[in-house]
Amino acid sequence: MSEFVWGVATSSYQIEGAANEGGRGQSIWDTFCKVPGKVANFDNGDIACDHYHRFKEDLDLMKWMGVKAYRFSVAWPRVIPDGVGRVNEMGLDFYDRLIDSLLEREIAPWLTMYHWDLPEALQIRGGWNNREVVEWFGEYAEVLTSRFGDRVKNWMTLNEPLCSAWLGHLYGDMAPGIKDLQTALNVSHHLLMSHGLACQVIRSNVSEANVGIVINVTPAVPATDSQEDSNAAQLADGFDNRWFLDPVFGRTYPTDVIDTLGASPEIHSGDMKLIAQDLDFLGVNFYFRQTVAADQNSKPLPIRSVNRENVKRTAMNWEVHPQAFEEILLRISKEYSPKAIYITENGSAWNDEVINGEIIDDERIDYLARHLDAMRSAREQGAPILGYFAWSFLDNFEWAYGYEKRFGLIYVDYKTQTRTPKKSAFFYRQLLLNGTA
Ligand code: IFM
Repeated sequence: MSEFVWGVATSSYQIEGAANEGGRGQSIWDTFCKVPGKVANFDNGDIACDHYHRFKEDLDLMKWMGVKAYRFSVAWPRVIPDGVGRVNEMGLDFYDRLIDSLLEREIAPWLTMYHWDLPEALQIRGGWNNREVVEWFGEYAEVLTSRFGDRVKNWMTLNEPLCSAWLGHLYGDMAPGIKDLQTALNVSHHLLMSHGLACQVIRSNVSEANVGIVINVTPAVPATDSQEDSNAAQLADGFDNRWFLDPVFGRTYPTDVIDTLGASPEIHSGDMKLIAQDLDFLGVNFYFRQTVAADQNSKPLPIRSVNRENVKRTAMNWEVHPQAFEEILLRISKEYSPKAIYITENGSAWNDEVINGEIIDDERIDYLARHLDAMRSAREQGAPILGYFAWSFLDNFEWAYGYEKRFGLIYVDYKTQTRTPKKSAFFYRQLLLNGTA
């Protein structure tokens, strides 16, 4: 069996910067950040961690840390500025340099095709709500696989379709900021279809490809012992987890959710088959568990999140619950039988402070250690977990929270762009030096 993969993860819009350089087109996040009140402190990704210019320094830090794999995403608007049509050579060159520099350092590139930065030019044409997006994404997948497929073997189609669909098109508090149930449902369906088509493109263009999708899972537990709250937790699970897992693994969208919503995506014949591709792995992102209560006044589902008291919470106000991580990994293994699971993201934000040049982030270390224990336990019980990617390598742009929330193992001083490994980076490094899963 091949070695357990230890890595770190980032995404393009959150770290690259150089938003107006190298021929990059605009993305939905460039637009969203300009809307007053949407992003904390009016932050944006124009400069971010300036990774576009500093990637070699960043890769040297990864090498120092001992990671064997780097999960990054390609910015669609950097490669195809208008989303379709003209390809931007300068954009492809950037990722060529990144990939080659990774390989020189013996770090395997793990490429995510889409991590939330849709070209704005496509949003103007309806974005993920326009069924044509499936073809657009297929064209983009062709460009990426034919250029990088000789060196990149690990491919992820989408990151967290839930965030693109529900946060971006139902709740509207993230880009592109739409609040409409039917739009959100169609968006989720088109995202998953795009995943399906991209899998086919990867398989036909990349020899020995390792292909997967990344889904964020959030276990839901009822606030009380009542039957109503138990049903609410079941619905939350359906909407947040099963909605994306079920179709990818060959099932229909969960009927309990559809019946309660009284709405469904517009599904054409053949769509579900396209979504249900044979996958080499499932990428699992895990951060927290949610507590849910019944609430007949809530829409579109009669449920609401409850703040459980006396529990440890991160700076995101997310409950720390490693046992829920272990349980959902076992459940996914049992109910969906993925061939392999990679933990493609796991991590936590805390109010890091630099004191005498050091960042003593013991809470992050504790979170990391306990989640790694949970992962190991799930693995020992048979979950086919083959790798772990810490989120995140660097502090970065945390979407509508701007730069206030820090998830990195490496601290970024955004004024000077100085990188300082936090105590957690030393912890992770030591773990990787020991080399055991
Ligand atoms: O920063 C995000 C990332 O882009 C997707 N997964 C969750 C992270 C923390 O919120």
